[in-house]
Amino acid sequence: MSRVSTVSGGRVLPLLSALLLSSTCCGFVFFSGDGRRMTSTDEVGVGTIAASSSTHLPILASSVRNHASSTGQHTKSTRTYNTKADEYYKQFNKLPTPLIMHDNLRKLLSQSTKTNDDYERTNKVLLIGDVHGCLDELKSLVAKASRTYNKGKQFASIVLVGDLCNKGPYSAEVVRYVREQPFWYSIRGNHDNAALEAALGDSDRLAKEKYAWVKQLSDDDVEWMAALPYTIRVPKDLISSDEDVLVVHAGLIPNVGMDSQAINTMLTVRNLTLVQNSEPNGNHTAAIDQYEYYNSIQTENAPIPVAKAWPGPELVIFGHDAKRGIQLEKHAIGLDSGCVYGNKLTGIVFPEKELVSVDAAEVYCPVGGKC
Ligand SMILES: [Mn+2]
Repeated sequence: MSRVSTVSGGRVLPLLSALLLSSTCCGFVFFSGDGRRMTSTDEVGVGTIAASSSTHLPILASSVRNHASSTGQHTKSTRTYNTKADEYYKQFNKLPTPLIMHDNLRKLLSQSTKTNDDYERTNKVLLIGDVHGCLDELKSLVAKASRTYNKGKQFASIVLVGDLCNKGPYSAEVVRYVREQPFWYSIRGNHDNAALEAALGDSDRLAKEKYAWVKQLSDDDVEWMAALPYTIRVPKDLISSDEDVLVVHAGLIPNVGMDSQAINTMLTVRNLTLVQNSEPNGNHTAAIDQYEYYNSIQTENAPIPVAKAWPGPELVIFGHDAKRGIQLEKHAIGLDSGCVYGNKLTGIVFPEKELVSVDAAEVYCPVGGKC
């Protein structure tokens, strides 16, 4: 890819205006206007994605998240490479930014056109860790959680912490399956981001065998991935909880507003470092810890797991850290129990806050393996 990315308001606004006028569909898009190419990293890459929402101009209303099944029509596996995301990638050689960075489960459910007539749901919510293409285990986990905690009924909603794909056996199938289930939603993980980039034409990634599966994605799959938000908030009253739940793939920097959280942090952070502990200034102001993304190359201070640093008030549910596995901190719970590495797929049921897991059927990807 040799195209140089130079996005400026002057170039983008006409495009956006045209899209706004011409499109009645496709709710993602459009960009980080800081002129840097947005890429994603397979693992803990630092600083390759650096954009805050202040650089985005969200425009179109989202209808992609109204799943295909809501119309009774299932996806055709066609790929025209002419979706809005494709057009954006061709023009700017970088990923479009989703219209909605931070979504809300109440809003998502209210927008669903699916009705309860189709099957009986309870008011419980199931959140699920990193699936990485493990479709069989995903189905088994949902069935087990339903049996154990929900009298065999459907959950009001299921939300996944991202990394639906890569490494495992059924990446495209998991993307499609999650997309087509009514009342299921996902946020975006670093692997979803990377796979989307491959699907849009990133030649570096497409040269790798491990991204061959992206050719199975349809236009609808790609549009859905391009619309995945970085966080989904679950309001506390939806789950009879004392605190909102905030679902994010990797983590958040404490004491930084949601609109100021860097994309790279939300997708890849595992450790933070304390850079300042502000002293109370005499008027009873509480000290506020300030953290930065811990970069082992640049930082000599001690790494602090992002889950330990998070002070609330929301309960953060995240994945991305299979090496640490399940993490149970006061205000953060990590769900990546390494299914694709042959361990377990784990979810958490609300309002009980009970963990539920199933064993991986096999080791799909050895730790450290090229998959
Ligand atoms: Mn991840």
